[in-house]
Amino acid sequence: MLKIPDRQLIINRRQLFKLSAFSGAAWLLNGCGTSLYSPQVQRIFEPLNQSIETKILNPTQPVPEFPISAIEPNALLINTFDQTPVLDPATFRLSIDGEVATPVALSMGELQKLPLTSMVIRHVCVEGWAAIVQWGGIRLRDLADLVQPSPQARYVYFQSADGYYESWDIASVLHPQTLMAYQKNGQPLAIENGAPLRLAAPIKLGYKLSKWVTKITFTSQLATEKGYWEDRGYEWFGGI
Ligand SMILES: Nc1nc2c(c(=O)[nH]1)N[C@H]1C(S)=C(S)[C@@H](COP(=O)(O)O)O[C@H]1N2
Ligand SMILES: [Mo]
Repeated sequence: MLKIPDRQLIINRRQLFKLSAFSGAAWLLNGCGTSLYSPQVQRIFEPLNQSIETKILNPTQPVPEFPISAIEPNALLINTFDQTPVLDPATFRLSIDGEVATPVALSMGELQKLPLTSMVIRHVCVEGWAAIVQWGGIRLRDLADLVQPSPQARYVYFQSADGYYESWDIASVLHPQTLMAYQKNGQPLAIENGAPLRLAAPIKLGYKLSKWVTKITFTSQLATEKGYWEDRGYEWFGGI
């Protein structure tokens, strides 16, 4: 067990790292690898920066949601690093494995029998755009309940059909607003947005929100490879 002073120290270090990542030089790199800095980007992100401290100190605190009327139907830009993979929802299986008591491979039919959660949140891409979107899907914590991760599992890997990969801290995975989404703005998720299943959460930047997720792996250790963009220089925690 961590004592309170230790935990405080970790939080403060992470907080410092994040605050420095969100100011100055970090903005010379945009969300998808090229160099693009503009005063607009800085302006868009300033209000979000102010809330970072609060959210790190309360990592499981729910993020306020928007009303349905705030949805910006055309603001979510497609951002895909390579080809769009085409997955057949009829044969699709989501594998959940690693350090768990009961690994599973679930069909879309089985997944859609689990409780459906809907939320209207802001998606933020570090390339300098944001969009208020409604996502519908299954809470990751409900999926964790199904497979029973070992108490040692502190990280989760997400493998995608286009070769994208991500790793998250387990607290963020178990956050009540972290979903495997199969609906966007009340409609079935479009293939470009990650169908049949993608990550959605108001606590992470766009590059953490993997599309076309096929495998979720619980683990006690992070590998050298941490995420597609992280392995190319982006910050790992990627919180908002
Ligand atoms: N598999 C996969 N997931 C991905 C990406 C990707 O290229 N491949 N791009 C990420 C980035 S940078 C962003 S901003 C969002 C964009 O989601 P959208 O295309 O649905 O708007 O997806 C994220 N998830
Ligand atoms: Mo992004």
